[in-house]
Amino acid sequence: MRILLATRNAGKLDELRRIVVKRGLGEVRVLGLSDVEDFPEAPETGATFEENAVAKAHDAAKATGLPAIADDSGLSIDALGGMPGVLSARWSGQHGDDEANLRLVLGQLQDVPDERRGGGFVSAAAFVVPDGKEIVVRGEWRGTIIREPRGTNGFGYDPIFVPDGETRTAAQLQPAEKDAVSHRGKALRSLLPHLQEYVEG
Ligand code: ITT
Repeated sequence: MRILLATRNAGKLDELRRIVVKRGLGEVRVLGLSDVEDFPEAPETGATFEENAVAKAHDAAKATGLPAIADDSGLSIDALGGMPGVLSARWSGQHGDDEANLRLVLGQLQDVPDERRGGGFVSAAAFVVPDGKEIVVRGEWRGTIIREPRGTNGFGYDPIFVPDGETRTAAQLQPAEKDAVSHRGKALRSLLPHLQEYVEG
């Protein structure tokens, strides 16, 4: 059986693949979007992470005929009223330009004191089977936005995010450490039993 991880974001794909493969689902072959014929990317127009995740998984399942997992995620910062949120990938106007997005956030938080720099990552993960079931779950990861990037692991806003209870940024955690506590790790782990049920038929 083949299951598609429907993302064009390389950092996200690594994490999804690690978490799903770790589960050891028997004969399942996990594919990324680059393993299937390309199809046009639908615009992300939903107001919520859940809406976007379901829409992405649906599009991928419909285009490929494969069961698909999609993640819609982002960083919601308290002092910015929850922004960038669903706009995290394109906050600077350039979709997927992690450095520009991160620099813009740091600039916007320049005058915000340390005690008001809280925020959290959110991941909505959807599993959609062509003409079949549809499940969406959510994981969250709270922390603080620091003033200067640190670390080279991970992707996106990881270098400016220090999770609660940590002194290191998410980009200074080892990949397995991040997976164990991250928004994506939490969301995926609540999705995996549904995947297993589907695989075992
Ligand atoms: P796909 O839609 O193809 O999956 P995307 O990058 O456009 O890729 P999203 O719209 O869900 O995906 O945007 C997610 C953005 O949120 C991502 O580009 C990062 O800027 C940020 N983000 C999400 N999870 C993150 C994480 O674990 N660490 C750091 N930044 C993260």
